[in-house]
Amino acid sequence: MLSPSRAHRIRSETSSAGRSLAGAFSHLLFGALLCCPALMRAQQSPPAPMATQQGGASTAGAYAPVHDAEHRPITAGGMVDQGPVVFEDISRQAGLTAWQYRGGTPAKALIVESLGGGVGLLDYDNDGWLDIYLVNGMTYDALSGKAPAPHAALFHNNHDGTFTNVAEKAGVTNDRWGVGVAVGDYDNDGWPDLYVTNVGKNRLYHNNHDGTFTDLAEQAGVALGTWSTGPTFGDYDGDGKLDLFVPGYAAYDFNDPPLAGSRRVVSNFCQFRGVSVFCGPRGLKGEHDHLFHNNGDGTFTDLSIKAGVADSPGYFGLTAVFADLNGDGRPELLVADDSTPNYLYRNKGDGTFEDLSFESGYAVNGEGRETASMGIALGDYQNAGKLDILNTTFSDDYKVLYRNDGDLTFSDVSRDTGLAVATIPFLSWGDGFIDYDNDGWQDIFIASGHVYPEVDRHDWGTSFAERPLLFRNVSGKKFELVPAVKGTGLAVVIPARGAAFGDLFNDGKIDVVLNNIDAPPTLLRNVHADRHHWIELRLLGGAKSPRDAVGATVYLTHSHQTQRADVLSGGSFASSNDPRVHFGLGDDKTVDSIEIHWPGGSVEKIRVTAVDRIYTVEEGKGMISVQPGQSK
Ligand SMILES: [Ca+2]
Ligand SMILES: [Ca+2]
Ligand SMILES: [Ca+2]
Ligand SMILES: [Ca+2]
Repeated sequence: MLSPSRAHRIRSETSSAGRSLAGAFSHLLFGALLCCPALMRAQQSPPAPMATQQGGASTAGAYAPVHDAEHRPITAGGMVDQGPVVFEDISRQAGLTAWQYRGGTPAKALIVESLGGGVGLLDYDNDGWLDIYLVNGMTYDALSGKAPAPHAALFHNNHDGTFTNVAEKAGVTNDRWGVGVAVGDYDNDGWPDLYVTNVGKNRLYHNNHDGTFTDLAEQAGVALGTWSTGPTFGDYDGDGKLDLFVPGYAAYDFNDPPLAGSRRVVSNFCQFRGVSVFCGPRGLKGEHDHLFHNNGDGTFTDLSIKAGVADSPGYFGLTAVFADLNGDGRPELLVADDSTPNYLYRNKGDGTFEDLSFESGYAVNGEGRETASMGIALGDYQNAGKLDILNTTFSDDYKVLYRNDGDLTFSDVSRDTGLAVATIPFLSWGDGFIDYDNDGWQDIFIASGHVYPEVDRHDWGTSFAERPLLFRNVSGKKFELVPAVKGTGLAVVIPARGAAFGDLFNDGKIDVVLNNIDAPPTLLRNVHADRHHWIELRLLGGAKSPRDAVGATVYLTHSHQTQRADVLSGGSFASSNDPRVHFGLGDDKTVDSIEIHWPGGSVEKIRVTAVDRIYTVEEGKGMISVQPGQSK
């Protein structure tokens, strides 16, 4: 087994030859030398790619296009007349569409214009209703001072299906080239704070409890100033204070951008299927990652190197999440890397991490190939008590479901579960495990949209704007694609990036908010007609846990089945989900047991006497309030 650093050296040496053949060879070499249990577990292959394609992003090759009856690529077509209605697109009536994300120019001549932004779901005013934070990008006119910067949005939930953008009043417009957002109450005062990443200095928006925030990033020591992406809060050292991890993407100089022909980029990393596109990320210098330890006095210390998570090779990090993957109560750290191996770090419990990326099977897919990983979803799809991982990837590549086999080993089960073939044409970003039909099995939502506008001028079977994908979990064994019924939220064709999942209307149904590039956002309200039961828990940590209970794990048993849900910060693509945990109960009106494993280490059992409720539970005090679910 080669160490990741050795692997990186091999890849760097071969790719520095700068020829596409050498690039292809390095892939073969990389896969053959490195992999690993995951490769051996790989089973039957999806349809074979036609040819190796060159380019700056990692894919499996070039697949034959899949068209629908109207000869549209399947990513922008394939809608059907009849079927279940799951989501309604209520973006306009909810008041979200007056705002839009801007990322450079729509031509996407440079990679910095292509990433788009994240979505944060948080109840910033503690009124019991989730509000929405949408990261914005930048225009070149604003960058050169000729126009005002595009503003991020903070949409206050008006409790009536509408939202009001209060970003200016709240002081969270950012006005920098934004990328990602993580929600976490880093000072344990009971009010959620925001960390917003940028191409440039980041923001730590401290919640002032009066509807406003103050950026304390510089004072806190977490501003950085490079190209940061999808951050995550988590208490890795168990001192009850949330620490912060910030992945880095690539070195970037707006005065010397990576254009084709410039000396800083290898030219064959500026092509896709023989057509000129923006350059990168391959061929660019990668940016390191940062772990900030929370000192408890409003400041943080960068302990990345000491903790062993600094990313010395400089992989192209996009999204990170702290989550306990081996059940020892301490969070591991995952980093989804674009066109480079992903990281899985085991928390050793002494303030340091062990790099198990390759040993775990998470560094690459089951074919032994590094992927262009964009987003991370975590969920226990088998109801086996362990968190599985879904990584989104580029078009011409399948999305990778890593089944948790225990002891920090993972198997790529994308093909076995039916996810592989349907996802190949899509370039996907935000993703989540959500039980959309409340049947007690976690389903999969994937948001997609291409990075190259050029794809719409060629018959490559993919498109710049793409429809979302929803897969229904069939008893923890298979995933079935839910048809995109015309006129419903699954038939919207949008250039999506960040996606966040949560119960925006307190009705027990999980909704989706999408941040689209150069376009207004999309709010998909879950209107599925099932009459299934559910409960949600809002957790408040005690003295030894973070107040917002990030890192808590809840096991709920009903009808001899146990579900698991975790309070996490960050994930999807550069986004942050509803901090409350949600359980679908099927037809069950009773719950047998609920066990909360608090981040500080205590285990608490609570009883609930009614379903279809949102319970607030405080560590050591049990249930402190209950709120009935809203009926639609
Ligand atoms: Ca609110
Ligand atoms: Ca706070
Ligand atoms: Ca800590
Ligand atoms: Ca389900």
